[in-house]
Amino acid sequence: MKSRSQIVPRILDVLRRSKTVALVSHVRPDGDSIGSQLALAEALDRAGKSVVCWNEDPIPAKLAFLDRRGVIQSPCSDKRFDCVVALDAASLERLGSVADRIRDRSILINIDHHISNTRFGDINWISHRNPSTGELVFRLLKASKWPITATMADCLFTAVSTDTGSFQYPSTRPATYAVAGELVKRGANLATICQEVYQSFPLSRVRLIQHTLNNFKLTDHNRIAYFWLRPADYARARAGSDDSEGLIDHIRAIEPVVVACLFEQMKPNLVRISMRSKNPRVDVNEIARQFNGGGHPAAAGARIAGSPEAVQRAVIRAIRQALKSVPMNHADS
Ligand SMILES: [Mn+2]
Repeated sequence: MKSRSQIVPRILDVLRRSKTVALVSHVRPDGDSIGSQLALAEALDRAGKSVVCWNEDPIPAKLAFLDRRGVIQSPCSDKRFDCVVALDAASLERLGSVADRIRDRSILINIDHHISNTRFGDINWISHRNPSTGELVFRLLKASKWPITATMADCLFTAVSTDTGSFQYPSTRPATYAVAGELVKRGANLATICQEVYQSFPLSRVRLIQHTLNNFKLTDHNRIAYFWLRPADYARARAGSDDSEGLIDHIRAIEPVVVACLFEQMKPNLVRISMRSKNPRVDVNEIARQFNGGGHPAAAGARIAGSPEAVQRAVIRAIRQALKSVPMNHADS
């Protein structure tokens, strides 16, 4: 096994030798995936590489301020790369249709922080104690001695901030604050980032929040909260899929709730679930794994085939089983 002190120089060595590089990430991109891609893209571009950033889904509106040049694109065919870097993607499947477009490459580098990562790369840098991929990219760039510009600092600060829930999740470590501090020193614009990422909800998103608060259900003595999003709910709110990002936090925040779950109907017989746990004894990554999904102990998801009723029954049963290890607070029962 390669130790961490060897893996970073090895990755840098491959990047330095490569002329054409593709940076790819997961479906339904978030602040961590987009920020990591754009920061590394700028560094490689400045180092004279030919770089593309490919994602299956477009950049969420609230992150568009990071990509004024339109670097993030949907994949096209018939391109070959010296090197492909997958960022923040726990598995090849998480890349969606992009996975089919990057077959013609010399080497695949996998940089990620998901404990469920399948180590699908030729070189795998998986650091699951790290709260964001953005922090890993920052370490890589520092080791490279390539300059970290103010625009790169904006991207990496957004990555670190969003994947730690603004430095609130218990995954946040002293080193995370140190990285954030260094990024501010290098010119990250906190006012713009906070305004764009956290304080600019489109009306469509507010209508989805309204739907969530009107329709969430409680069970297991108020320890499980869940809600459904169906195509009709999106249509009524005139919302797109990126408007639902973080909706689950509104019901996770309810005091007696230990596990929050979002059920999203993708197709008549395909449901996407997203779970959050507030208690370290309840590992939602383990629950997601039962349904061939994954993520982190406190935040995980899966895509499950089956009727909505059957999926809901199976998932709630699995959560209830996991909650058996948590003593009941009598005030809530
Ligand atoms: Mn991440």
